Amino acid sequence: MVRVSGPEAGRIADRMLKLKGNAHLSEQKRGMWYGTLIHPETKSDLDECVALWMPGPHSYTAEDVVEFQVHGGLQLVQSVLSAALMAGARLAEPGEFTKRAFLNGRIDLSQAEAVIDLIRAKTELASRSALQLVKGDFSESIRRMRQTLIRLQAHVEVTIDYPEHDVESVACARVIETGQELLTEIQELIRRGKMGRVLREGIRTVILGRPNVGKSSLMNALLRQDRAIVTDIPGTTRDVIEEYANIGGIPFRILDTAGIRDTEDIVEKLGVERSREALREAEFVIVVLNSNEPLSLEDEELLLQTEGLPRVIVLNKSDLERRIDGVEPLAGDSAVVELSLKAGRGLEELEHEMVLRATAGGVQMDDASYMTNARQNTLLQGVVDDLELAVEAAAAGATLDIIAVQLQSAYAGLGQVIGEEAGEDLLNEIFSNFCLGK
Ligand SMILES: Nc1nc2c(ncn2[C@@H]2O[C@H](COP(=O)(O)OP(=O)(O)OP(=O)(O)O)[C@@H](O)[C@H]2O)c(=O)[nH]1
Ligand SMILES: [Mg+2]
Repeated sequence: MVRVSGPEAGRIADRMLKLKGNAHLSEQKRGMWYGTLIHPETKSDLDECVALWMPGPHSYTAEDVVEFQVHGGLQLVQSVLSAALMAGARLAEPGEFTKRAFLNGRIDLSQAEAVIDLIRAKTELASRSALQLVKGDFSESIRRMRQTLIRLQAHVEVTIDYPEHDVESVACARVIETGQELLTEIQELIRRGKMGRVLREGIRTVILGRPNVGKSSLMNALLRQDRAIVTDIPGTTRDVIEEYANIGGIPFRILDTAGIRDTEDIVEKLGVERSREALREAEFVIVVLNSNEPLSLEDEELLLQTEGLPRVIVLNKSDLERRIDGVEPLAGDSAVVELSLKAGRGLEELEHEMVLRATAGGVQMDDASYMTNARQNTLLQGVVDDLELAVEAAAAGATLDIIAVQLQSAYAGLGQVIGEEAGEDLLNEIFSNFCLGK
């Protein structure tokens, strides 16, 4: 599909699209039209085509839009593109269609950002979340909170300007009450927003353990695909291997690492170093131990190093005789799962624990509907700070002027979340994240 948007879209289509009876698309009603695409200069046929004609404002960008649906194939699409360029169009910047939809007021900034998330979503849950945002539920609740704030602000200002209108203590009480309600609501948005990031980017999950305990076998089992090389030679994996796995609807970014041990082998040494680096950036850890061998010093060390991180401890090779013990005292409150990748036992339990622990109690479906991104979370955090100051000031009986300044700042912060006060730089930054044609 080749898409053209803007006031010239109809005339550009007229130069490159031959309709029945030499009709002009730009003079037609909104709808689907069949015709032949031609080269604007040589007039030679390029392809048959179904053109979708959507005069503004009822289109994605709210401008006149034509979409040419052609047979596809790189060469063909290229020639349709160059025909459009010759007929007066220019190439779109990444995200420009969505940017125009924003600039023309059809969607707000958080909806535009959600389009990126929708395109990039890696699981069904993530795409469902993004779609909720595109539809504007999130923006709606931000707008509602702004309304509440502006009414509160008005009350405070009136009390400042006309002291006879109301007593200060009444205004202060209202700031405290409404402020706390808003704080609760925003903090909930932030909590859900963090879950949203997890849904979008995946939980960085590092599989760690001594050589030959079955890390790569576990990676393959989680992916249900033979991704990493498995052999009975200790030191098989020498580099970090990374892959997405969708586990219970949650995206995990799984990293298989080189088995950790002291070694003289230069390549393996570098691999072990990378394993340690991966651990530093881990959000979740699976420590794999061989249940067929006694707990070694290296095992203990790994358990200590990963303490405090969300983790699951796996006792693999449980099909063999059990020789390991002393794990529980070192496990803290981490789950310990007995696994046999060979016999195919324990994987379900492991996956269950991963979802439970990585999301601290599991993701609720309605969490998904308020997924926010880092930019929005930072702004929301700023709004929380402002409101807290306002509530504290009101509780301490500070003058209303000080409170008014905080409320004003909170109001502006909420506005930025939905792009009411967005500058050019911010817009460029956001829309450059899109791919072409969106
Ligand atoms: N008996 C038994 N053998 C297993 C099990 N899981 C893996 N193995 C075997 O253990 C050996 C090592 O498996 P890998 O997955 O390569 O181990 P690794 O931890 O990735 O090893 P390095 O990459 O060398 O650190 C292979 O021969 C596997 O077939 C299991 O549950 N039971
Ligand atoms: Mg390996």
